[in-house]
Amino acid sequence: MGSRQVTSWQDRNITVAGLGVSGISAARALAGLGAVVTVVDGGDSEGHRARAAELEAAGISVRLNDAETLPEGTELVVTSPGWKPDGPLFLAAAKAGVDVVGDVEIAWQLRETGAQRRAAASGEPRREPAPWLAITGTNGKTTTTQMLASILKAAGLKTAAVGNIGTPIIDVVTGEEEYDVLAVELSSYQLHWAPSVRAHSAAVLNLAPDHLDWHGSMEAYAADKGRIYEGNTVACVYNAADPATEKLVEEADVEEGCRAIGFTLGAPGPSMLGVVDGILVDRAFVENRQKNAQELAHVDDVNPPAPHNIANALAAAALARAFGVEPRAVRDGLRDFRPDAHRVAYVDEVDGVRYVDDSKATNTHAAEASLAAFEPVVWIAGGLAKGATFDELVQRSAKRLRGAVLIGADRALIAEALARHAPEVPVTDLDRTDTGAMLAAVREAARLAEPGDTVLLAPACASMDMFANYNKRGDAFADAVRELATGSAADTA
Ligand code: UMA
Repeated sequence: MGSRQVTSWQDRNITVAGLGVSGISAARALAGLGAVVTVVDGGDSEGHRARAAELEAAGISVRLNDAETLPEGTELVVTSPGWKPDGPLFLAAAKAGVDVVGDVEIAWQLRETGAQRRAAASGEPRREPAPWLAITGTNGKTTTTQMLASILKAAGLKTAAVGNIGTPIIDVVTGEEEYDVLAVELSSYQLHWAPSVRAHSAAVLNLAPDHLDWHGSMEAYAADKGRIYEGNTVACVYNAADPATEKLVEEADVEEGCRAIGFTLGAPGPSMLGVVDGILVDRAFVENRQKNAQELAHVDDVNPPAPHNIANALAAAALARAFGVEPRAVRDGLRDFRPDAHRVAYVDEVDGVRYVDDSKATNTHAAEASLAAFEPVVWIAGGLAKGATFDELVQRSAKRLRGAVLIGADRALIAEALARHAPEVPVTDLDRTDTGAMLAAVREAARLAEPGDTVLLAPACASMDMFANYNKRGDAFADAVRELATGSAADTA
């Protein structure tokens, strides 16, 4: 993989792999700088063809239904993150001695171009490109990035949440808007293809097996995540409860003076942020940290105040504090933050039972974090397991469970884990995948629940066996809860 800084894009022959969000952004930006761009993509759907037509109108060649052959004369491949690194296109590139990088690498390399452009357009002196505060981790990346952006805004800084979160980072780096700092969510895929990115400060929130089919092994996955710390100048933020994240900091090659900053749900030691008596406190960015701690916010300022989300808030606060943000802005930014739908989202209370939608919990790690926030809980789970096993999740969560309702294609795997490790927990196995299945699941959960309990949709599985995506699954849950509430109101009327 190459990390050579490209000094001029004029007439450079670039192949962009992928006609998705990042590929389109890379193709347009590089063509705009004079490169000769060909986009290749294995797809050939109507959507692909429409997008291809738009790019072709801008003078960019597109090859659909062909993700394997390296176009003649390619000097650099810019890949979209989803492409597996051992694919034929990359083997062909390696054979031809052609570098492969990702769109995040290109964004990093285009920061200076963006700064010069904005200066030329505004007539103002050129400003330094905005530093990056970068976030990765198996779970919580998007929420933490949004929290960070909210804190930075509360501090009066001009910022944007970019990267894996959905806004292509090239667009922002080369765009007209001048930013003070960027909150950058990076996936392990993006980090794999971004060798020269050097963040101001970065956080790895947690590390659990995920995307192993792409990376090949847990070691390779961790190594790609660890790249986020390379060359950090101010702080490498790690999760004290997840030693693998601290190890990545120890292994990173950082700038002189860059500090390792931990976050913990317990009382923090020096150089850490943590929680004391319901208060988020900073013992890292304060005078005399051996003795002093700075109050940042109350746990109730975190929305929702579930343990894993308080950890997210601490990580966001650590990055903001590393950037010099005042404590009050941390509190205000956390208060202003509204989580996306389907992420531990409170839906309603019916007959004294709270219903919570965490449809976004598509793997066991996320579901475990979610279950840890409630007790007693009736757990609705199941879907596509993606090769996961459920023993650990069930073992660690068993004591919280009032009951479980299982749906979806791989529900037997969860049923078996429950039978092994929590045989006393009542389980309803719903043998149906039709559109009414979620309502049946919610009704079953309501039957198992007692007043004061929480019914939690935290499937630990992907949704595509029954729903178009996790949003639709969450919507179906919320609809079912509303139907239950209506029925309940009718019963008591
Ligand atoms: N394609 C091929 N061959 C392949 C793989 C893909 O031809 O082997 C083509 C597809 O037909 C499609 C295009 O490539 O036309 C899609 O490329 P992509 O899957 O890399 O997706 P993008 O649309 O460019 O979106 C990517 C991220 N997607 C992935 O990493 C899979 C988006 O993260 C990100 O928001 C976007 O760039 C902007 O940075 C999504 C994601 O699911 C949310 N991320 C994963 C996660 O969070 O777990 C990593």
